[in-house]
Amino acid sequence: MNFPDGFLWGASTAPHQIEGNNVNSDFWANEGRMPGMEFSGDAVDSYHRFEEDMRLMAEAGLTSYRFGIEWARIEPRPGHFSNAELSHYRRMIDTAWSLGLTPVVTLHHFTNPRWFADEGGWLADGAVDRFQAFVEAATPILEGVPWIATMNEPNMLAMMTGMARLAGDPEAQQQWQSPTMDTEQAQAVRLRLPAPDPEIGQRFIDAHHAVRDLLRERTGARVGWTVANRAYQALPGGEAKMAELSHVWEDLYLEAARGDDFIGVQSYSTIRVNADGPEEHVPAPDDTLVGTPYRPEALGIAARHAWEVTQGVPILVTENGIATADDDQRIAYTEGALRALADAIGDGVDVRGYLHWTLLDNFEWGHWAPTFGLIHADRETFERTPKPSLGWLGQVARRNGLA
Ligand code: IFM
Repeated sequence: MNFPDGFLWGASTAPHQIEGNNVNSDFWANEGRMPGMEFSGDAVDSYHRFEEDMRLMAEAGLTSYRFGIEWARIEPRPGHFSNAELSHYRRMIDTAWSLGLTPVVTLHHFTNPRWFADEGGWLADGAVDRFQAFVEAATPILEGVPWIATMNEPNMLAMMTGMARLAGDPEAQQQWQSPTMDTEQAQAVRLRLPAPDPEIGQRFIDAHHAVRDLLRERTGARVGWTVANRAYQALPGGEAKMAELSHVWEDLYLEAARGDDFIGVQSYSTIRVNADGPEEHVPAPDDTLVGTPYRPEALGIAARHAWEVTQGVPILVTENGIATADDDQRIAYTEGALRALADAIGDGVDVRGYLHWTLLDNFEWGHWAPTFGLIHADRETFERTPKPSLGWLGQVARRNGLA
């Protein structure tokens, strides 16, 4: 089962989840304020160890690395841009190239500078201008980067920002729960999440469109954004409800990608929908560490849906993975996901690469327990220990296919 020539094989990360000491960010400022939430602290110190991390990927056989640049580091005060931090991220880009890894760079992955949050965050007047100013300041270091994602999962961010607005509590929006993250009352919580607020979603769409052309012109990159794909499956009688949910949770953001160069598909599990809404999941022994059902077929469903709604925008799988302590389960899941993806490609869906979530066990937005990584990182010594899944994915990459 082979993949198209030039297919990218890699892994994805986000700055706040791996770098450590992201002290000027709003997420850092709010850590520990929520019951049960852990601190990011040093994270896994990838800020200093990025070269080792990239080398492990390259030696395994991977060919691409998606990482983010951190706005809070680059612009610690409004209008003051740090040349040292910009140089740091340029070094990361250069290091990736020197190791044979194609860089895929994300400009915004959930976190904002503290001052931006204090100004009212994404709901403030001028928020889009602030983002555009940051992007303009960053473009010189992004020259030659072939793939740039402006924002990560704007649909989930719109949900969280809307939740905070409803609660009238600006800190509530820091209670980030990823689309895959479920706690003990997991399913109940997940089913109760308010839908993303379309008005806030429009703000993100405006931000994305505001920087798309300037990024293309100044860097030569293919520009897109990444969407948390929910991989809905209609149960008998659930078709209309599914269409309704799909529109507000993901299609608005996929439609906004129609003029883009690629769409980042991010998929983990599926959501089954009956006539009343999402079906409650009965816990099963193979559930993931975030309480979601084990459904590798999600990636194929997500890719087909994104292809259809964007009306044919090329796809880069920018996240797919599983929170598990059992690395055999990770390999089995990834193989299943890749088979479903290959089927979609066989049916004509244009997919350019697969970037696994994630390279390192990391800070899952307030929690350290859900391990999604291909590499274990000791949080005291920062020693890296690749898991068998890294070698396995590297073999798939070298073969450009599944055995
Ligand atoms: O860790 C997150 C990531 O930051 C965004 N997408 C989902 C991942 C797993 O929950």
